[in-house]
Amino acid sequence: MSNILVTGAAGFIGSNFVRYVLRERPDVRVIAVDALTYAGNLESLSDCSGDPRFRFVRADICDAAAVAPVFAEGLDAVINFAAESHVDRSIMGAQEFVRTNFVGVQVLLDLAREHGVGRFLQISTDEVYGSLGPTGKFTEQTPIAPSSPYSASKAAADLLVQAYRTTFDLPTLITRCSNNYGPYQFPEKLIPLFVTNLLDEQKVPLYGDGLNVRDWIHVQDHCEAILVVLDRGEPGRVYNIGGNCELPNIEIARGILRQLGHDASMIEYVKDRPGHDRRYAMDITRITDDLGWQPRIGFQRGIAETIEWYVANESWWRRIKTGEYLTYYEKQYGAGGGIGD
Ligand code: NAD
Ligand code: TDX
Repeated sequence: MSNILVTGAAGFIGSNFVRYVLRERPDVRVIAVDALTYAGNLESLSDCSGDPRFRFVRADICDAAAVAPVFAEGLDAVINFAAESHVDRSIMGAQEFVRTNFVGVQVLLDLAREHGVGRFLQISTDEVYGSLGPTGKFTEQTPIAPSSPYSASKAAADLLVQAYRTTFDLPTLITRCSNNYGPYQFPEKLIPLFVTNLLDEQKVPLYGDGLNVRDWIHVQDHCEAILVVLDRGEPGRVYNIGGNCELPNIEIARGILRQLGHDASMIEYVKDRPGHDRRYAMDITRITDDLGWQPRIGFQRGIAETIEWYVANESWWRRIKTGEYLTYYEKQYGAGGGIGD
């Protein structure tokens, strides 16, 4: 049995990854750590709670004393998903972003050193590279040039991770992925916000001219890529991950409107996001050539299934929109406990 720590496990990608790794790897035990901020939802892991190889610990990654006992159990790998992840919130206030996304990573890196963790995988983002013009793609050699407080905090963490590799020979890896979509995404992000608004017969707010381009990847493909990098990635390296699927936001909006039986009158053009990156596109040659990974889920199928998931799982997002999900942990486990404790 190997022990892996997954931080930020109650978030969108973390919860999908935990489910995926428990299914794919019968020899892996997962310790899921999450502070349960507004973005953390234990209901996203409710189907894992009965698995004897799964345990949940509520802890803040910035709190070394709270996280240290998990490291003391002996960890083969740490995968750090924990972050403040929403660009718009980072524009409203950067403090939590610097705290979790930078200081939290320093705390985890020090614990990883102290306890001799086998692999440390930092989940980063394409946004650290900044914005592209109409042509070209980000490679791992593209200089870091973040635009938002969110992406700056993620870029700073990447530099720290690489410094721990250089200075202490820590076996670190960094993945930088493009925009994810799929089940369990918090309905503040473009796709679930638009889908759930339309299901409630509300308009969808499109920023600026709607022509900003993102490279979309299904979360399942991202999870597969993470496991490939964890297994076979070369320590010290950065791996870009992307969906080879560039689309302007207006196209995403139109596709969702079509599937849900609405027309363009439901689009409301709103004031643009300050510092809004125009275009992201990932060159994934390294992970494809060196590790043999490539995305498998085409966007047409992936988005159709994702929209169906939100239609079928209304109770999951409805409880978020009403705020009820925030009381789930205490109701189920009391103030101090956790699943599997
Ligand atoms: P999310 O906001 O859905 O989840 C983040 C999770 O981290 C939440 O469960 C939250 O409770 C937890 N968390 C926040 N602060 C914490 C702290 N101090 N201690 C412990 N837990 C804490 O985000 P996501 O979309 O799942 O993103 C996960 C990671 O992937 C992030 O690091 C993000 O930067 C990166 N990423 C996301 C995308 C995307 O499209 N969503 C793309 C590329 C990279
Ligand atoms: O209401 C909206 N209207 C709109 O037009 C929202 C929420 C977004 N947008 C636009 C802004 C972006 O161009 O849609 C695009 C996608 O926006 P988000 O869903 O907020 O994602 P983005 O800012 O691209 O960042 C995401 O991908 C990279 C994740 O939130 C990050 O955590 C990840 O690192």
